[in-house]
Amino acid sequence: MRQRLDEFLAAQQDRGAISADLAMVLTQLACACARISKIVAMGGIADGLGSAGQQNVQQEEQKKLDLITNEVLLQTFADSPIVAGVASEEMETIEPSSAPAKAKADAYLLLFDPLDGSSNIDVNVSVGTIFSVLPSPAAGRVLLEADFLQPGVNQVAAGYAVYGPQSMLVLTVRTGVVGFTLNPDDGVWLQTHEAILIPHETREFAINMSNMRHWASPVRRYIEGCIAGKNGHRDKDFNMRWVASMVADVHRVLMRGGVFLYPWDARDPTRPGKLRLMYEANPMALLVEQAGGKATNGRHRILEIAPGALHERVAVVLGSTEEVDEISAHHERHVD
Ligand code: AHM
Ligand code: MG
Repeated sequence: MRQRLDEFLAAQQDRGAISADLAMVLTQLACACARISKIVAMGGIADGLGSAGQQNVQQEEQKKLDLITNEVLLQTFADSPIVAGVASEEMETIEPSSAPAKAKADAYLLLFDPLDGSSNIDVNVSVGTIFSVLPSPAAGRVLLEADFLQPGVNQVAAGYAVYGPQSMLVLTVRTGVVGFTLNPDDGVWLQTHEAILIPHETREFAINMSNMRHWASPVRRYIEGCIAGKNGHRDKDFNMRWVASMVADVHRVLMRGGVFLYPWDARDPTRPGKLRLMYEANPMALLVEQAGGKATNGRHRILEIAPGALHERVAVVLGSTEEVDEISAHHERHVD
């Protein structure tokens, strides 16, 4: 018999790895992701595809499903006594819980990207929900946006749901990485993957090659080495994959190894990267590290970056240790 998600969480609680409150938060999150999976699967039948005709705070087009899935998560935690507040890619600022402040001692903060990769939704390619859980430092007082600006090392749990051929929930409570598959018949998450580990070495990279002319030289030289394969100094041939949904690309890295890059590029030199630190890079970095891989911005460990803003962006290099180290070495050698 496969273990259900609630049984896994109860076992973690018995071991003292997580609190009863954190188990409850993760159970509610998993329920919300199961609901989102159903909504995503309905696609055009429920008139869910296409643009919502508006932009988010980051001037990106919002899809109808970006807004619908954000609402599902907001509703789930709106009056939670154990989640002091939430933050989302789709909202300019934080949304505190309506539960009384005194009920929120030892509460958690939740950050999410409700539908990552949503530009893929209209062409029926995998999308997902990414989440990060932080401790709330705001017991007994009004919650501030600044309370969310904690480095990723503070995360008590992180994960994502990927809505693909199967819907899967991949989770860490800092005791390794486990995976659950949604049974669409009854909406129950069943454990299908134990102790997910990223192989140390890989021959597969993921990057949006169309931006090559805009990259800085460390990334360009690294990718040139991969493409040169056996004819170059790497002495091995590489394969390339790019889904353009971070959840799907990182899921592949967790399942079979690889390296994923979304580097700084010169299209907008003031932006450190495209992906968001707090609800994309940090949760993925914790998962990758817990699975034995590495996650950096090319130079520094992502989890140690002190955030300055809720929607801050960051360059991302994550996956198999040997390749992440190789990319770091390129950054040390080439400064231009
Ligand atoms: P989103 O959160 O608005 O969906 O954007 C993030 C996505 C990532 O999932 C993916 O890695 C990247 O944007 C794809 O970018 P590109 O369009 O350059 O391929
Ligand atoms: Mg995203």
